Amino acid sequence: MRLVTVAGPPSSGKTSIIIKTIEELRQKGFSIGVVKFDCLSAQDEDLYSAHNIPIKTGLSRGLCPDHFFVSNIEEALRWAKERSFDFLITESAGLCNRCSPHIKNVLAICVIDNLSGVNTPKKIGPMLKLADIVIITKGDIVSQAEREVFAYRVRQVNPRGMIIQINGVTGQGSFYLAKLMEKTSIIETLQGATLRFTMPGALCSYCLGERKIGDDKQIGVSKLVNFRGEEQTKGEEQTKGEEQTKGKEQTKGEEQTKGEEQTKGEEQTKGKEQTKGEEQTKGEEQTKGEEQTAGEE
Ligand SMILES: Nc1nc2c(ncn2[C@@H]2O[C@H](COP(=O)(O)OP(=O)(O)OP(=O)(O)O)[C@@H](O)[C@H]2O)c(=O)[nH]1
Ligand SMILES: [Mg+2]
Repeated sequence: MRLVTVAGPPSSGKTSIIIKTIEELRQKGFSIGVVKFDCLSAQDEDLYSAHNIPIKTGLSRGLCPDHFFVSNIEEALRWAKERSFDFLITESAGLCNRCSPHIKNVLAICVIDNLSGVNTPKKIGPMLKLADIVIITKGDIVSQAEREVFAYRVRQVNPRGMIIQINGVTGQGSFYLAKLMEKTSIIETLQGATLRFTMPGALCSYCLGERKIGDDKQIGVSKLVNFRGEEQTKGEEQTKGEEQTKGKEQTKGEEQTKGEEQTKGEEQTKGKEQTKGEEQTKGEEQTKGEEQTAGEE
């Protein structure tokens, strides 16, 4: 089984290039399944189904979509293995730009479009920065100069990745991408695999469904802007800066999660809104199971 993670901003052309690339791979006799991860809604099932591509959709709803991705990727791989696909391609949107679904030793693709603006590559973060291949779409509706400037901006953010211009409508360029995908190594499991970048580390009352605003509601890991000067953080970990949340401080944060702060959060979950959140999560799990069964049939 070859796994490929495709991520990129909404409407950048992910589904279009995946479909075109699958058409190329199918001509060589490969079978491919797709799992789409999104937050609130995804219309991609219809697009993939129209091309007879097996597709599963996971909606994170009340949860961070990329945390949701990591929690479900191993199961997605199992789904694909059971069907003996040669490839599993995941599509996700990286909605907050801080996340990245890319995994070490798994081919990582970022799709970004020429129309998104020259400053967008800098805003996107690890999803683009740590991709092996960056696909730039919609080159057909900008000038040569714009294509070059945009590609240059992408290169500044990701100096090592391969940049390929693909037309998502005609599929021009997807033949080359299919060839690169073929070369990716086969994996059996993701147990023990490592993400290329940390997920955003936050556990605050709002993560747990709080809706009221106020100092007394700011429980857990939160960050405050000092409007009179430098950016300031609230809470011990964050006082030491964001970088630290990636390492030692994050661990500390995790420990806190298990302790005092979490207890406070849990107490809050007893409120009405939080019950709603919990129900949603349970509902999603059920939906997941039901959808899968339905799809399998
Ligand atoms: N002109 C042009 N349009 C494109 C190109 N690639 C994609 N599109 C169009 O862009 C729109 C969005 O494409 P999708 O492939 O659905 O984008 P996506 O990234 O999968 O979108 P989400 O899954 O909703 O985040 C569609 O109308 C595509 O036809 C391209 O290279 N050129
Ligand atoms: Mg899509």
